[in-house]
Amino acid sequence: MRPEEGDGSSVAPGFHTMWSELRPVGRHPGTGGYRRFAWSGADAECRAWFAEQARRRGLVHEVDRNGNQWAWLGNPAAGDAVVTGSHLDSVPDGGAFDGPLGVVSAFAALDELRARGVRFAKPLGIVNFGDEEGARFGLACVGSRLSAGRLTAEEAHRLTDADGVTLPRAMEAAGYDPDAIGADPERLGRIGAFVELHVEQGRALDLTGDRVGVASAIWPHGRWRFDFRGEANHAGTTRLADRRDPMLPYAETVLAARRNARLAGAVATFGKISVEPNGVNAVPSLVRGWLDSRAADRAALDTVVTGIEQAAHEYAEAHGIRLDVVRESFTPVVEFDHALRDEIARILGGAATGLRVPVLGTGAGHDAGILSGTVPTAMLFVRNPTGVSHSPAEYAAEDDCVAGVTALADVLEGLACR
Ligand code: HGY
Ligand code: MN
Ligand code: MN
Repeated sequence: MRPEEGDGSSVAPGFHTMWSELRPVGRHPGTGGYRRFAWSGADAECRAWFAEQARRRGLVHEVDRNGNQWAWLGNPAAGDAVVTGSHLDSVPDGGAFDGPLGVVSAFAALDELRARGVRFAKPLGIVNFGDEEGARFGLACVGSRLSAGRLTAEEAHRLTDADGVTLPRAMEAAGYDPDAIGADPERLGRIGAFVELHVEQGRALDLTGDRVGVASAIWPHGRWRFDFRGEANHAGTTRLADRRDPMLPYAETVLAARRNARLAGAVATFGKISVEPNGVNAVPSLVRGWLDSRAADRAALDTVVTGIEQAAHEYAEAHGIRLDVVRESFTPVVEFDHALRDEIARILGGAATGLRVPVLGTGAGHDAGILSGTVPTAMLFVRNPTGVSHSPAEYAAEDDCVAGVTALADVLEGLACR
């Protein structure tokens, strides 16, 4: 049944129930944004919600060595499992859909398949990957990177949040064993296909008028920390000529980042900054700025970031400031599995009608991207009418969400059922 066909009447109630239960968890009353950070209390509530959904459906719930949650129908040891899901954590004051839409839709799609009376020929898994946003420790997709062997336990143990709490201490405080983390090839080896449904973080589907699309690729992207070190001093008594103010080269670098990105057709954002001592009446001693940059290909991204770094060093030198640049996170370009992508487009397009399904690239990173080198992966996008994401204003219409569930159910039926 194609998303345009299904009226979703059997999907909507269950979707709505889950959405209503999850919606208040970690939501800030003042901003309406979500603060579901790795190993926090809100994260624990999200995990409890996931376990409860699995229990209600008679699924086998397990938490792997890296804290990722799995809910199984059938025995995953049989192999060639079809897995769907996403993440439940958020960026600071993020929206309701980025991540949770994929997890809620996964359970709702299973409910729909059971309502259709399908017979599963393969194990079906639903996953919640931990710490996808990297909001607390600065590295994106920690849960899936660890499992895929793209982050070592030693590297993960060095991750520290803004309060100096290390990832191991945070895991322990949440009741998890940080010494168990590491690659999990056996678990990933059981997966024949991973399909992540996600709210679109852009307006491509809104512009084409489609409810659901299929992902083609993820732009290469990364995060770099720029440390501008100057000299603390009195804001009221220090002559301008006598200052070594790190805020100046930082400000010039922000403008250079925008210029370089625009010229390369890329994106660059300084969205996070920390200032020491951070006093209104004090010239800072240290300004730390985090750059997020992404481009359609690696060469363009390297050009943009190299250009920004060179400009930053020139500005720093001109102001007598020391600059250190550290790459904190990097994800190479992801080309999703072509055979799986095309199979999904065929399932959703309806071979009989040849109805096309939009295939679109994205600049947003996802767990599906991290797994793509290890497991055949694909993504479905659900229309986001404004394209806004990583904001409390993020939104998707319920009938588009229901169409997404119907599409996911069609795909899972095509991949996992007789
Ligand atoms: O940053 C990203 O693209 C994703 O939301 N983690
Ligand atoms: Mn996100
Ligand atoms: Mn996401």
